[in-house]
Amino acid sequence: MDIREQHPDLAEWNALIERCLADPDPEPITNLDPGDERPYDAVFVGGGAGGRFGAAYLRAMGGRPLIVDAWPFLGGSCPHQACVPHHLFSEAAAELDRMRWFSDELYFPKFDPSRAGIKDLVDLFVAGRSSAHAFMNWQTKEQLDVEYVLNARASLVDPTTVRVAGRTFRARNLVLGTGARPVVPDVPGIRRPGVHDFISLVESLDAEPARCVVIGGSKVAMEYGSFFHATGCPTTMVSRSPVMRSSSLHHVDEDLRRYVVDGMRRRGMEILEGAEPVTVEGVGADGPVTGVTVRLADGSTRRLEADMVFLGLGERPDTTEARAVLGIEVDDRGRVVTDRRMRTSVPGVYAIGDMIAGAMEMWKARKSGVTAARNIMGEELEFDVSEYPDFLHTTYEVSWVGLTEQEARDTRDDVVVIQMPPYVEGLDTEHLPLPCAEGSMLYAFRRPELSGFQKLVVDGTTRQVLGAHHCGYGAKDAFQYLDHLIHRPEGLTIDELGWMNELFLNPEHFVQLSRLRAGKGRLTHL
Ligand code: KPC
Repeated sequence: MDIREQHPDLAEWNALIERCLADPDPEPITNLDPGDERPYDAVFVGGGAGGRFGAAYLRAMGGRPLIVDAWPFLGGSCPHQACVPHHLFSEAAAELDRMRWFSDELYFPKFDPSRAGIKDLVDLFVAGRSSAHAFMNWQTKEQLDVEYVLNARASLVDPTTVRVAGRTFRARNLVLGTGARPVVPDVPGIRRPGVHDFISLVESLDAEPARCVVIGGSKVAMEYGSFFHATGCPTTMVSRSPVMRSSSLHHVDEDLRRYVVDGMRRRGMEILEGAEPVTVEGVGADGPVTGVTVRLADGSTRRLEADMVFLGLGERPDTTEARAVLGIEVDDRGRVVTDRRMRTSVPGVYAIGDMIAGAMEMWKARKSGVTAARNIMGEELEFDVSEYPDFLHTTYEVSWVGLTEQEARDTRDDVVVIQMPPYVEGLDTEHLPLPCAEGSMLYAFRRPELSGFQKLVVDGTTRQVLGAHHCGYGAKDAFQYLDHLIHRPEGLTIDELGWMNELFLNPEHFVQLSRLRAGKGRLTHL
């Protein structure tokens, strides 16, 4: 279907995408500019966040990109199966948590667990997800002026050629950005019905689970496990490493970690650390899941009842074709090796997004796509994926950036901590209604121990802010800017932070707390 001269509105795009998703033998959607006779500067294989942003940037610089994607929409897994449903579920988890804590108090109705379900939220998401897809297609065509072929899988031919929808496209460069898939552990019974990852959860959950075992201690494991539990599905996490201590997370402060993990346990989640699955049991040889046997940290085994098992063990890219056709180099974790300009081992071929090393996060996907585009267009731009702010959800929003207190102590003589609630030996902070701000005011007055945790790590000699750590609500935005400020060459001092204009009550109290301490020539803890 050639839509170049058509200009579908959002509803028309939505209907077309829904039709394509429902049709097992669908037709390609082509948006090619016959009037542009220039060769393509790059074919972006994969139109997810990395490919879409890379292609848009390349086009904005005057180049000619082409995106090809097997799905009938742009934007990739984020709006279809990953980030967007995760955020919907995590928002629901936070609201359900509040409704449970305040059940039948103040203006809250008595909590009715029969009205909270995983499947309802999954269905809500699936029914609405095509509207984001429609917008991505519309924006990319009408506003960003990027050519694309959708709903057709590309085959790699050589470093400058792909075949898609029966046509051959040549370009000066290829940019590989086809994402990653969840890791499936080699455990007997792992393919039984009822074993889900974040993809199959939204694609095929067909009944409300009553008891869940989450395998893994990743962000995804914590986030989905917290959501399942908040809906009323009792959930046990089985994690080999301590939760929030997996290799995919960096700069996790131990006090923050303890507040977050204790908070999950306080809400009734069972968290088994140092444990691993032995078998997934079910009805007959390959029928639905009924439980998981796990080996615990002490070497004993235990059977956990479950009708849903959720896998949260991270993701790996599928590089089979890139290795076979292009001979591309991958690392020991199966990810495409690139330099800081996103160039792979094959000249002219770039890789971006979840295919390469680093966090499986949006900032890396989009910025790596843009980095590839700018290099293709002649810049010599490097992008270091190793240092970044991070966040996750439980029933809270947890954000952090820079050094942990321990990392700071390991490298500096004079480390000052500004924390809320403050740590003072013997002080009864359990009932201190701080921190409090948007999202935690009711907790502060009714359940102060649930109102959050925050810590600022400062170098007492240079007065530089080294790290910030937060559990609560609404602080993620601030961490984007804190990341920029503290990682500037000149950094950010406690004096500068304390002189900013706070929009009171701000979710992290770092500005006001810094101002309370900044007058001191010799800084001390607060
Ligand atoms: C809300 C939203 O932006 C989710 S979809 C993002 C896809 S893309 O803009 O291509 O990164």
